[in-house]
Amino acid sequence: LKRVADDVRSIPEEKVPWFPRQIKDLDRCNMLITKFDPDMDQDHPGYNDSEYRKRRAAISELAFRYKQGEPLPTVEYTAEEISTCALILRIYPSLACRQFLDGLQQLEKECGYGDEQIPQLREISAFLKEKTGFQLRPVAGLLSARDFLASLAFRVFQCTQYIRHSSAPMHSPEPDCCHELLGHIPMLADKEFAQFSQEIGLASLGASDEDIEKLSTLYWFTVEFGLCKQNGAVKAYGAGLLSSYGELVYALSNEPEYKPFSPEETAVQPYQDQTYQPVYFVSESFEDAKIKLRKYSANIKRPFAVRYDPFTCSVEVLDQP
Ligand code: NLE
Ligand code: FE2
Repeated sequence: LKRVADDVRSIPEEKVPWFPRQIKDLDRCNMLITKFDPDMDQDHPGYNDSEYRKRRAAISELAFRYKQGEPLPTVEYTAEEISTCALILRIYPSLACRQFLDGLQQLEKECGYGDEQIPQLREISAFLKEKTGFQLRPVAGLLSARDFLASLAFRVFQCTQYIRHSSAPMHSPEPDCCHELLGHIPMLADKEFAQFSQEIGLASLGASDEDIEKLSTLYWFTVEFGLCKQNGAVKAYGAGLLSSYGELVYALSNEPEYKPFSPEETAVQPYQDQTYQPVYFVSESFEDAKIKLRKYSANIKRPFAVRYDPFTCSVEVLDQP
């Protein structure tokens, strides 16, 4: 591999979508998908609740104003928000994979996460930084797949800070802080999972729209809704399942269809983002899913290669040999 000049001029520009090269470029990775926004979506449980919408707008404002490197904003959670979050924390430990349970235990112990407290993003970010080098940045809602995946390349996780509406704690179609805390953060505290998340991110940089769609579908059926076998039983490792006690129980009942995880097939499976999934992909083990997905992402074709430089927190673009 040969280092090319700092700008990407040698890559035919119209063919390669813009992507962040330095961690501060993540300030530009802020394209929100508003289809589940409480101000736009009439089916959102908060649509008719003007207090809730005001609260959401105030918390969103913090994310909109945030610039990379600034201290993470603080939100003082209300008693209602804390109890909504606590309700979800009562997950069924027997349904989650071992790696998740380990991470959750550390998060509870080291950040004081529990029935009475929602830790601040600042504490969680410091916690992750120490475990795996991941850090958080606040985001105002559901991000475009391209921007979300690009952040992972820098070991940055775009994290929502608002809490779901108290009338619908069982399931939310959009991410919220309960989903991040109870789904993603425990997994990101695992070294191997963190490495694997960054690799997906690196594979997404400058990828075609078609590849981004496939990659985000794979992400959906693994990181968000994945199931795996562990000691002969099927367990959940997907964040979207672990933060939704409605869907978690459903996914592990005999109602939905199960298919064996295989990246080529999974990448083109239509998915459901309004309610529970009709189909879940089960891998032989959590490690197996990781290895297969990693292999798939590494094979995505681009006219260049990328390498992350942890000293400068930047992405180097290399000519393909
Ligand atoms: N359905 C999940 C939950 O209720 O926590 C959120 C999924 C976000 C992709
Ligand atoms: Fe998520």
